[in-house]
Amino acid sequence: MAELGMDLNRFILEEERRYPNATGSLSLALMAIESAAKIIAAHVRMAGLADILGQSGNRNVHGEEVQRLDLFSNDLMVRHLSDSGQFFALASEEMEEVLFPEKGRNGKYIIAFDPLDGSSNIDVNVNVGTIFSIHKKVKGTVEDFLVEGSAQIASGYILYGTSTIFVYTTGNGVNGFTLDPSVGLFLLSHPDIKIPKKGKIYSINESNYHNWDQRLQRYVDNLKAKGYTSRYAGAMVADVHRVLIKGGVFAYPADTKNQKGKLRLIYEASPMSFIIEQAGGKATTGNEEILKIKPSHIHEKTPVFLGSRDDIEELLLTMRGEVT
Ligand code: AHM
Ligand code: MG
Repeated sequence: MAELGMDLNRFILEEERRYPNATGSLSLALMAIESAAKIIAAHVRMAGLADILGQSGNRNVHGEEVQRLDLFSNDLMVRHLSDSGQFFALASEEMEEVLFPEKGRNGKYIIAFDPLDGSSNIDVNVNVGTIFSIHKKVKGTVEDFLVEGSAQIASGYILYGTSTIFVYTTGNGVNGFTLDPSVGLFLLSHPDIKIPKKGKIYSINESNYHNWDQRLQRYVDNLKAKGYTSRYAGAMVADVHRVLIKGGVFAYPADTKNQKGKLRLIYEASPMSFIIEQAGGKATTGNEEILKIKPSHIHEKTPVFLGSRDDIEELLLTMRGEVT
């Protein structure tokens, strides 16, 4: 196991050495995300200084146009990832269409990302995060994004919380790196993360209870009867990170108003499911494994249940009507 405190760049390079045929392209791709994340983290820290909170089109004290932090983060990710030359195509929650950057025409990878998830939290000084999912470029068309999540080469998230943490997987387990702001380095703080087999927390927007399927209502009623506690930040990165570390279940289910829930498959559900499964947990729509879904468009939504193995198995039994 890598030593605590190891710098993320060194960790990425050491992982690459395990593959004699690696060209270094994935390392450069991950480092581009890392440097964008550091800049976003610095801006998130400044967000309380009102000008950046302005609506798009507002001007700051220097008379410059200010962007909302989510749009700023998107532009920054696009610039950094494009300039790295490693990505043939980019898909973002903030962009209607896939972007094929000029500098990425020799890129071996494609990336889907949510530049600043949970952005309604910004104005109230609560956690937000960035999520990313990397696949191989195959055809060089939009179709490269419309594949099963199990084909991901890497996925991860950055949580801008009480500290900033970068959590990622390349399919060899999950590692977390905390930003040391005094030196500007992400240092290994959570090596080889394993999600507890069972938890005591459920994280779901319970205000939708009356619009849920009866079986889901029963599942949540049973959790409460068993003494589970409720935690919900309303930012997927924060809520999933808590479940990853402490165990339990995070859910954004379908309901009568939103037949496919709210979360997007390729840049929210799928990368988070890859992390959770690599840490020993499970991720499902309630009917099928999230990592087996083949999306038909880039902004497709999916119901999400993910977390500790035992808790998700209990959910599946309840959804099949085998628990009363
Ligand atoms: P966003 O991508 O527009 O920020 O929305 C996604 C967020 C997730 O982070 C979070 O899990 C969910 O929306 C919360 O939704 P709700 O307010 O309906 O509970
Ligand atoms: Mg989002």
